[in-house]
Amino acid sequence: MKPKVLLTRRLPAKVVDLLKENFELSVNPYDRALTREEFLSAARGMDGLLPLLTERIDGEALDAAGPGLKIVANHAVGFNNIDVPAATARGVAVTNTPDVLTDTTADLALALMLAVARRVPEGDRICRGGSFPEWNPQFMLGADVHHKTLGLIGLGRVGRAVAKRAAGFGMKLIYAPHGECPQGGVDPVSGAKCLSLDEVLAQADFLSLHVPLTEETHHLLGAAELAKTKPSAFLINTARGPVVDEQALVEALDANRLAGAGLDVFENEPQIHPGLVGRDNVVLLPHVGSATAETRIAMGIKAATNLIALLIKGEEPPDCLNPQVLA
Ligand code: 8YV
Repeated sequence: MKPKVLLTRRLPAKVVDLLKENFELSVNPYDRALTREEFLSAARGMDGLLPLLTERIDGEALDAAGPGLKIVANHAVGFNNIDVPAATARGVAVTNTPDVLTDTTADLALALMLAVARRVPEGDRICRGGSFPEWNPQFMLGADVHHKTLGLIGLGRVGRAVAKRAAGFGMKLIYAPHGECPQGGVDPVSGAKCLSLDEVLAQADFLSLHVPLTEETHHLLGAAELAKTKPSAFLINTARGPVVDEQALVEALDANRLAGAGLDVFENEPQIHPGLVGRDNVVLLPHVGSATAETRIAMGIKAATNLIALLIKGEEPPDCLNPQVLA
């Protein structure tokens, strides 16, 4: 008998076919997230779960699946929706989807930087609204991106991929590490200079967030931190919404302590703070960092590969976050 796997959202056919070849697959029949009750009931008796960031995988969910559950293969690189210690305590492996979305997410961070600094969505709205005035040398002046200072907060896979792109724009690279600075004070991969968070906040023209969401990084940028930025600085967030205190961000924007923000993630998705909507100096996207056709297939294949490794081949999944459960 094939192992039972629950897929909580419809994924590309290529991914579903691979899952069906290997597993007795249950798929959420609706084109929406399952309610908590529907999810808990669908999880019952599964050997593996393939959830998305919309499903909270905590002790209750793991217990609802039952003692047969062996693996939770998250369809995301971020895994703040999963209580990994609770899974480890129950002997359940947890995997994520690193690497395949690195470049795609980095592309979007650059898109947000350019969009907010050069006022791209605002210009588009003006053109569509039929209010393109005659050409005027003082009209819609934005800020340069090239040769400015990019302050990366966190420098993992995506942060480095953003740094690589920014280097092509001649940007000066500085970063605040999620941990210690390397010996010599310079990241050997990107060449970015390692500084304290306060120094990065004070020096950056563009701040881009690349830390995971943990208890430690929750509201990493609050009122006190946002008071330290240059008033001409732009904040870019393609990481997780709650890393920024959204209320404090709105207040900083209201007080002109920041020039603008490019945000792909929000504190209470899918809700967006009303103080952000309707501002021309803020570009908003609906959490689409990894949303390309190619990358969504690659993420699904990666999650499926993790499930196949453990449930079919009896091997350690390539992206296991708690390999101690397999020891
Ligand atoms: C996904 C993401 O779209 O991978 C992540 O951490 O935030 C996005 O790439 C999303 O999490 C899919 O579940």
